[in-house]
Amino acid sequence: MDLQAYLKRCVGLVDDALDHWLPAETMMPSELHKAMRYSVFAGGKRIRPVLMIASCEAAGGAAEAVLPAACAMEMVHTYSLIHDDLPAMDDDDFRRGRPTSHKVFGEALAILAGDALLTEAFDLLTREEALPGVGAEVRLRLTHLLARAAGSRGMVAGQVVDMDSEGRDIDFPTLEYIHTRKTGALILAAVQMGALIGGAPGGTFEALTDYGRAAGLAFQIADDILDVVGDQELLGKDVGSDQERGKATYPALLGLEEARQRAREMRDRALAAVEPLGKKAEPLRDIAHFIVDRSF
Ligand code: GRG
Repeated sequence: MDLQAYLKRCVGLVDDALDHWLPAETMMPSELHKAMRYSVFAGGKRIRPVLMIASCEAAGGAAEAVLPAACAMEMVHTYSLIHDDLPAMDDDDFRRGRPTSHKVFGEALAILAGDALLTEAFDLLTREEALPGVGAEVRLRLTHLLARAAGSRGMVAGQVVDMDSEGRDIDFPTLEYIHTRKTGALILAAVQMGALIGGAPGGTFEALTDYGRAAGLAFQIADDILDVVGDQELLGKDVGSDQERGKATYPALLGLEEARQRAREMRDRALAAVEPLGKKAEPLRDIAHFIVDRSF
């Protein structure tokens, strides 16, 4: 399979859908909508939407069916990046190769752009015309999956414990607590939402859940490794910042080699989970390799 072509096709579909569903820059208050679009269209990898599409396809569904839900996921992810970059949190100047939202629009508007993206995501997910083929019960489950993954039992919990751990020695279970929530929760939800929209039967949903859990952890370990050995230009953000801030990371706790080994183990776990799904899961398999081997 040509993964680059697959990614390009998915990213094209997602970008068009985002452009369609996000409020236009000309809509009042224009500055807010400009700020929302500035961060969403700053050139992210769209890995969560791509995983949602690939999971839906692995369950027998079509890419087009998940696009609004994939947009909602990317909006929540982008909100988290905008807020994470704020002076009160990581205080970063660059994200996705561009000045961060608060550097361009000021802190108040950056906070509000993040708030609005988070809220618009749920507006989109619960709007009947956005997911025409998806029944109310499934829409409710999708909404719950995204809310649970983003909130104080998911991503926000991971972020809080991560901030709390800065400059402190933490143990391995705490590190896994942080990573499964801060990054893993949205990735798992993306895979599960794709599975639901694709109509996955119980066994397939479980297999995709195992894949999503392992892929989420693999993604974060790779992210930690890239912060040590990655290329600043390719990543579009500063490298070495985790160590500078005394952040809890896999390389810091396990060393680079063991962190790499752990990432490979998680990739293999993800691959094993979707083995029974056959050819339909080929994109998911290639994405698992990409997550671990990527340079950006
Ligand atoms: C502020 C509630 C709140 C949460 C922030 C996502 C997050 C939690 C913080 C981002 C900091 C960070 C570097 C997390 C590690 C992994 C991660 C989520 C990286 C960014 O995701 P990518 O690589 O980014 O998918 P792109 O730009 O490609 O979308």
